[in-house]
Amino acid sequence: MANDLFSPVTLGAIHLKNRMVMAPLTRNRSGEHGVPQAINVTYYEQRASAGLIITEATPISLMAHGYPALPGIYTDAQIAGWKKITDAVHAKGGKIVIQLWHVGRISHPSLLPNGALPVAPSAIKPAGQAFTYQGLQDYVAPRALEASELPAIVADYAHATKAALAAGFDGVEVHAANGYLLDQFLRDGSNQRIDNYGGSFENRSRLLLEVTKAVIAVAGADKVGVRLSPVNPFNDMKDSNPQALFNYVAKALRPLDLAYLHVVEGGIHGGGEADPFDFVTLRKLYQGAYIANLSYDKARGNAAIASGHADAIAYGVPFIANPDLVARFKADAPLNVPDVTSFYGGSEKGYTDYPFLTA
Ligand code: 8OZ
Repeated sequence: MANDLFSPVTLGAIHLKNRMVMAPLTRNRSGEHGVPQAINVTYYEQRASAGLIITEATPISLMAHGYPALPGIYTDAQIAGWKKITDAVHAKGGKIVIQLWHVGRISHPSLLPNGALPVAPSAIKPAGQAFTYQGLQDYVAPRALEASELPAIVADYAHATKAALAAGFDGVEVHAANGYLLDQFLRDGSNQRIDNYGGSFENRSRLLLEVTKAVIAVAGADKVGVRLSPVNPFNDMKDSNPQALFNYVAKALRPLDLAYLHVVEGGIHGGGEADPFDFVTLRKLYQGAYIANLSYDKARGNAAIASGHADAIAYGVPFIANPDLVARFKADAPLNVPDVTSFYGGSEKGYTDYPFLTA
């Protein structure tokens, strides 16, 4: 029988009981100092029937923060907080990887140590406003990183990976999507450097490859995934030739033998119209295990797996509103309606209070 969403699969070293992946979802409900708290344990534990949970994007250092109430993965207290989550998910037979995040220019001095300027490949201010503890505030022009500063950022990713393993995660996902630091280096709308981190595809991919190799050196390639979003315009992103750039990136990642490549196949978060892009070609060039994401439902997810386009499908909003999404898909049961107003920040409401199917 052909594989479908409910067939098991092994991605690198990570065995999934089914192919329904919970996508990374920013929820802004962490405790003080980026320490996960009890409601976060409940939230992830409720969703452990997913084949794999990818955590919310998680800053790797103080300078990597760009929104209120994010968890971190760089202090001992954060490791201890996350350990309660990985233990709870594992006790329910689930798997969980943490998404490693540096926001780059998508931040604000009020969210950074000593009111520092956000950092980025180039001093190009994104259009739009930052979510801060004081409400929405215009983005500022970031400070362009010196090449000599990049090894310390790479080291922060390695440090966060060690922390993630200590916290009991099954692996890590490098967030190189959605207009954050690594994506800012990849796309030329945000990278106008003239050193060997800007210009050619090779140069713009350099930081992503350095980070990914450093993370692999800590965790092993079979526990590392990478997430890309070649044409997502969110966070004021654009590129002059996304197909050629991301075909290059896919081919450059292929020999690293990652656990998986995870691709946002279009635009998300209302950032405007996405450029056209041939994801079938990207996936063929990459060759390795591939997780597809973007408004898939059950039928399209099954079709993508049956055709060989994807090995697994990541569902975002459906997992917010349906902790038991796997059971609902299996039963063709109706889905709960997501409450958009409680996506980012708040309490248990719209977080851990969505009902499960009743028998
Ligand atoms: C929406 C709001 C805040 C963060 C991403 C981490 O798009 C995010 C994010 C999305 O990857």
